[in-house]
Amino acid sequence: MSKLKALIFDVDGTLTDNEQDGHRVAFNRAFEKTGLGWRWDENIYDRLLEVFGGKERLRFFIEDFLDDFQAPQDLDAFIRDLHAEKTRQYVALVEAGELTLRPGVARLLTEAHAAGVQLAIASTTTPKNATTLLSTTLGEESIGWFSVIACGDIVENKKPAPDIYLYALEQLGLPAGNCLVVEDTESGLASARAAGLKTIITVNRTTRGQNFEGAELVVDQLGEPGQPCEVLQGKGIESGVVDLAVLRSLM
Ligand code: XBP
Repeated sequence: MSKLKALIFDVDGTLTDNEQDGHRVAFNRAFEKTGLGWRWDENIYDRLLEVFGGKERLRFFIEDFLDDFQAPQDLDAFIRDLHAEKTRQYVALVEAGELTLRPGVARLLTEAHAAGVQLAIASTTTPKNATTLLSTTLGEESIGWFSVIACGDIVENKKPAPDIYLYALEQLGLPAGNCLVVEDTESGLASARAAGLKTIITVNRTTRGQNFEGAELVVDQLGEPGQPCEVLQGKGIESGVVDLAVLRSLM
């Protein structure tokens, strides 16, 4: 059994259940502010979540969902500028306290930090989104708990490609066998596994029905005392709480 030396966390859907009520709202506020007249409802956004990366998601929408949109000459610049406005809207939404951490996230991060288990972020999202979420929910000093915050365009290929997890491992200076990933989607699982990483999944409304074959454990959430997790795949957890002891037993 390998020693657990680092936990690598996905952000969106894992640290916080924020896609529908966070990113989607920020996209719509950006569309409104720029006068585009677009609006993504929850059903459209569920389909758009097939593509990781906000800029890539905008391009997917323009190319596959719009029939009569006259794309500007420089579509890359248009998407870049629109996404920058979306990020401003998202950061403001997080700073306003509109998002909370999922059950068990603060508990596990705090336990790992206190135990000297390194912490890392590996996310497709924009770096500012991740750091704002941490500082708003856990305090500014929590950003220093993370040895690596690997986000967004730092790598060329986004999830489900393994790039972001390979980059995080390189920055951690650890072999995959000493690390464990916490994710929420089948694409995130594919990305982590392609990097040779063991992975646990905390599902959410959008991802509960996805294929998590190859995950070490699938739960509905990490659990809190008095709010036990439900194990959907993998061995049972007597305490109902995913803590370091449970994670070490998976290594
Ligand atoms: C989820 C994503 C991100 C967010 C939007 O990232 O695919 O693109 O949906 O954030 P992860 P941006 O699950 O890896 O955290 O608009 O900043 O890309």
